[in-house]
Amino acid sequence: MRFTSIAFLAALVSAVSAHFHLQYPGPRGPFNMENELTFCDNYGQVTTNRTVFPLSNGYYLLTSEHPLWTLGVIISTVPDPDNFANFTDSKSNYQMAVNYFETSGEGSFCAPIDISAANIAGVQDGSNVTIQFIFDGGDGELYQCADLTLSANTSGIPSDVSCTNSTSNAGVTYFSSGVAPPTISVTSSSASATSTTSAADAKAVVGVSGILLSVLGSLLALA
Ligand SMILES: [Cu+2]
Repeated sequence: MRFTSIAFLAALVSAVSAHFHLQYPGPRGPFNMENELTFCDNYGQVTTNRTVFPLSNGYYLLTSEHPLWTLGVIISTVPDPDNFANFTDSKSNYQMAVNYFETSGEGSFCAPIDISAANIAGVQDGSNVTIQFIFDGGDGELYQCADLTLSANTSGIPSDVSCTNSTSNAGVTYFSSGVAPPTISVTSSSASATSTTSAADAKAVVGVSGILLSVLGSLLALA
């Protein structure tokens, strides 16, 4: 009985911590679950540990902890991008390195990314760019960033990175280019970046944590 309860509790905990983790290219800093609702997982400053990344024919790897999710990747050519406007073009449209798509499945997800094919102004061999992954698995939009130096002399993914897809991943459905992507409501700098959506989700997470604590309390009382 007690083991069953502990297993149940562990399942609850993993459900509460469900988000996504960018594995490759490496994100700006260690994964911080609470901060993932804010710009670049709240790593507002550019890093010096840029990944030399293929200008064409690259791959990215992430792990999803949500069963059904939407992903898009935006790109900035600003040397030190610290807000969402830095990822837009002269017409204030987001510069998409990967158009929004929906797929399902928890676990690893590895897919091709061809940055040069996006035809973004200023993107060429040797460019320093930042890409930001925007993931929505139903508990708010989540953000992680990677600082890159693009190279025409490399392709694929490093041999020490396992580019695998979990078997539960179903097909990928890209949204047609005419369809508006999920709303990105955060426009301020990372220091003060919050949106009404994010704030609401943060409260929801706190609420679930509260429920968890009371469940834990009940279990301890039973023990
Ligand atoms: Cu989540």
